[in-house]
Parts: sequence; C-alpha cells; structure tokens
Amino acid sequence: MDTPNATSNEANLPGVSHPEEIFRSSAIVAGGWRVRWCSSTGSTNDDLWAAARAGVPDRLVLVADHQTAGKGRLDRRWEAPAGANLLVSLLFRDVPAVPHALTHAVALAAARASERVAGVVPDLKWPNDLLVGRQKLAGILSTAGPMEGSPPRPSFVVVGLGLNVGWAPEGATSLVALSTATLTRDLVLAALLEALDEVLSLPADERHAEYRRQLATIGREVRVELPDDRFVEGRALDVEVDGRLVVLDACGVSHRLDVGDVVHLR
Ligand code: BT5
Repeated sequence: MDTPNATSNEANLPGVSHPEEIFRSSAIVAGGWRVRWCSSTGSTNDDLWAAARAGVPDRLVLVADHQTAGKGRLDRRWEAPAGANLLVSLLFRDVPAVPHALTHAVALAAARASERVAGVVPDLKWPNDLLVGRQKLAGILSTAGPMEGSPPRPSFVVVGLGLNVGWAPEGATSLVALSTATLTRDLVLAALLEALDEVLSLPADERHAEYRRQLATIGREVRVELPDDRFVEGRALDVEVDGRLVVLDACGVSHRLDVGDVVHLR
C-alpha cells in the first residue's frame, strides 16, 4: 500500500495533460489516501483512469470543484454547480475477486459519512444510488481498468462518487437541504475516507451482508429498465455477491440483472 505524501500535491499527475492547471495545492490526507483537488476538469473519473494507466499509486483520490463533463452511468450527465457538491474519484489497485465490492464499499461509506456529518440516513437503491425518500442524494460510477492475470480481473478500478452537499437538481436532494449541520465538502470527504477505511476492513461476507441490509430495493416491487429499452417488472428478491439483482417476475421467472435502472414501485 502506498504511503500518503501530503507534500507531493504540486507534482504532475501522469496521464493528465494539463496537471499544473487543474491541480491546486490543498491536500487532506486520511488513512492511506492521498487527496488531490482540482478546480475544474472534464470528469474526475476520466482523469483518474488516465492517471492510473500512467502508473499513479493506489488510493489516489481526485476531487474537483467543478466538472464540465461529469459522467453518470450509461453515458448520462452528472450535474453540479462549481464548489457546491462533492465530486470525487478513488483509485483502487487492490482489486478483489468481485470488483463490484469496491463500488458497494463506497456506497456504504457515503451512507455512513452522510449520517455522521449531517445526521442523514440514506437508503441504497440498486445498483448504487443513495436515496432519501424517493430523492437521489448521491450516485456512483465505477470504471474498470484493462483486464489482466488468470483468472482475469481488472488491473485497477476507479470509483466515482457525486454526493450532493449544497445543491441538488429538481427532484433530487442534498445534505444541506436535509440537515441543519454546518457542512463543508472537506468535512464530508474526510468522513467518507474514514468510513471507507472501516468498511474496507470488514470481511467480504460481512460487507456484502451490510450492503444487502441497506439495499432498500430488496423485497420491493420494482421495474428495472434495461439498456436496450426492455424492462423487467417483479419483486426484487436478492442481490448476489457479484452485484447482480435477482428479480422474480409475475410468471415466476427469475432474472439476474447486471445493469439497469430501478424504479421502486411499491
Ligand atoms: C450516477 O449515474 O448516479 C453516477 C454519478 C457519478 C458522478 C461522479 S462525480 C465524480 C465522478 N466523475 C464523474 O464524471 N462521474 C463521477 P446515473 O445513475 O446514470 O444518474 C445520472 C442521472 O442522475 C442523470 O441523468 C440525471 O437525471 C440525474 N442527475 C444528474 N446530476 C444529478 C445530481 N447532482 N443529483 C441527483 N441526480 C442527478
């Protein structure tokens, strides 16, 4: 595991074409994480993925005040005005046999951090949204590096989290809207990294059990919209260790779903 080095924040980040311009010098270092802030970039996930390809160390965390091309899943956009929300990507080079476990860990850590700093207790919605009631508080996008080894697994994973701290679009929510606590993005980030260390230290089966417990999707009637415009409706029965959602439809057919958007019907 790489040791954080708070003084290295001015250094160029390999794989990013304009590092001097985008990185400013503030650094928070917590646990084994090395944190770099940039004022504006396209997408922190894209930058960190490129930097990972160029060899930057494990547990590098990239935070942006603003993204001009923030990405959601399935080529959607992630919006946030400059300076309002936590826009962060984390690099994991220690990839478990089930890479989804890293995404789940970040979701659990974001939920713990929201509770600790703001007293807000979000639910998880499959695959990785944080909701309060029916409103989205945070979303996660994970991008895997090239496969290697035997059996093959990603050489690294970048997990990007957009957590609404001070702003939310119509129909979504933010920590500030839900809490009277004094909140800064630094505070939320520090709580996130601390919680992530805790969650990652859990044995894999306990972590999966916690993810399963917090997944409000289980036991609900759901409509899962699939990327090819098909959909599955039924009762969400379970989430498997590999992250797949198990849905039993009205004909008694069980579907194991890898990607999709869930609508909680009841
Ligand atoms: C997600 O996608 O929820 C994943 C979002 C990941 C964003 C982070 S920010 C740091 C890192 N760098 C990146 O470029 N991305 C990651 P998805 O489930 O597809 O949700 C996207 C949809 O959520 C959009 O189509 C909008 O409808 C809605 N949306 C956009 N911005 C939002 C916001 N701030 N809060 C709530 N909903 C939002």
